[in-house]
Amino acid sequence: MPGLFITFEGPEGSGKTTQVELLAQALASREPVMVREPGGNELGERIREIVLYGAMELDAEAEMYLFMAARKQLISEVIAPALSAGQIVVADRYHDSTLAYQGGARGVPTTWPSTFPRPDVTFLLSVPVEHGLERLVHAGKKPDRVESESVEFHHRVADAYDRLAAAEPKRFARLDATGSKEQVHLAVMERLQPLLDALG
Ligand code: T5A
Repeated sequence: MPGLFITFEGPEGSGKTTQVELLAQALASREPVMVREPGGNELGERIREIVLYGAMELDAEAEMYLFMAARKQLISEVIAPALSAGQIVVADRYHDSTLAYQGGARGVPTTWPSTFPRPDVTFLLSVPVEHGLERLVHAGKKPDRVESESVEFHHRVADAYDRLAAAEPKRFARLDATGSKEQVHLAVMERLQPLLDALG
């Protein structure tokens, strides 16, 4: 697809949302389309309430399908039309989150559906698991259902991300996210510059 599809991934508190916001400012003149998962449209926001804040017990595979259903709707409504129109799309989490959390950490068999566009570049923000969780405590964020999982669970997520990045070194840009917000942003822009130049 034309356009440029950029995704941000990483364990809890790795600074994805912070970097997405800094990137939105840096690319403002190009009017990028910004999305977050789960969410970004009506179905996604409703599913977000169920999977992250619902009180019910969720089967792990059912949870995976809920995340993926939200994603497919977002692809159809927002991501695919924007990319077809040559726009830049920036996603705060995408299908690699399902591969890492539901696949890697929960052990559900996962694949990449052929109807889900592959990102041109995926930034994997890498921080030690405990460091990321501490950032969320300091930020005063009330943990959701997935964030409330054990530290071992979050280590399995981080290990799964490492395996995904190793398997696709061309797509993944693995960044040390323990530096300052500005340092990480500079590294993001450095990696993106050739792609932005190619876009014109
Ligand atoms: N999930 C999601 C799945 O299990 N499967 C899926 O398929 C999908 C899509 C989403 C949850 O759902 C799960 C994963 C998640 O558990 P969410 O509420 O959308 O939850 O939150 P997350 O995406 O996990 O984002 P977080 O809020 O956990 O953290 P971020 O976005 O990584 O971090 P950010 O930018 O909010 O920063 C956190 C704190 O750190 C500070 C910030 O100021 C903030 O206070 N910070 C830094 N401090 C120092 N140095 C830096 N470089 C910093 N960068 C940020």
